[in-house]
Amino acid sequence: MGFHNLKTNLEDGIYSIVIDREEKANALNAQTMQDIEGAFQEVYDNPEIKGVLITGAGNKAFVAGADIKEISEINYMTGRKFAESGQEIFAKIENCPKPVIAAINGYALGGGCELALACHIRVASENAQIGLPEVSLGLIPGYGGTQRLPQLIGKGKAFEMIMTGDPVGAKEAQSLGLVNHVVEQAELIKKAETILRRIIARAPLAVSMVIDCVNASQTTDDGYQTEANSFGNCCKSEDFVEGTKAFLNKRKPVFQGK
Ligand code: CO8
Repeated sequence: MGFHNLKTNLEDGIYSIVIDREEKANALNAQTMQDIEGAFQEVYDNPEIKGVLITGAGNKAFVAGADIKEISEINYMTGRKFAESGQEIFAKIENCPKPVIAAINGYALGGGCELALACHIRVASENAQIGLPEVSLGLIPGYGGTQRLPQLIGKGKAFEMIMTGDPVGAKEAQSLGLVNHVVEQAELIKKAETILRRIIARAPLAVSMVIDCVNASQTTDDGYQTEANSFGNCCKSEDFVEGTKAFLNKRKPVFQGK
């Protein structure tokens, strides 16, 4: 199956998905989100696929977020809908009955961090920078970050990361439990594959039930709806217009709080 902004490959049961928009730091535009959904449909449908490894093209970024140029044009209604549909796609990753590992090879910001959070396991290279900088754009995370980050690292540190918008480096991410392992960039894919191979050697039905059970321990359906509604509300603020304009014009934003 061919995709516009993904490279995929299936070898020995491991399906590798590479987000491939290197010139835009692998930012998630609508096409890329559609591709990711299609790729995961393939994961669900193809019995040859035993596990998934997802990474970004190049050695600078995993994914630097949702495409800011595209989202600068959304409003309350479309913003909420975009958030809901992205949440649905990432839920498909989280609930995938086969193990999914993110190999974070650089910036994992905003929607990129949220993509990694939706995967079952995260491994990072030493240059990784992971964060949710949406408040710098007059926004909040909209693809599940406000739910999955506190689940993973606890409320206090999640509040700090989401409210400051500051990313953490790979070592700090590891100490927070945000990533399981940190390795040199040249070793990243090998490390992720080694873990995935150990998992896919186990009983597939049992592994899929582990995924169901661990996910069931963290259900927060209302939280996701609150996130999508609040994301939509941000999209009708003047701060959002200013924040995204400032990024696209490569200047610092001046927020008014309205
Ligand atoms: N969207 C669009 N373009 C991007 C993005 C992005 N998120 N990130 C980088 N790019 C582009 C840059 O504009 C630049 O393009 P060009 O060469 O045409 O000017 C190119 O990628 C390379 O980037 P830089 O020149 O900025 O490279 P640097 O090494 O200087 O910096 C960074 C790399 C630190 C990653 C920097 O690009 C950056 O800060 N990017 C933005 C990060 C960010 O704010 N991400 C959050 C986005 S909002 C979000 O993810 C919301 C998710 C929820 C959405 C819910 C519904 C829509």
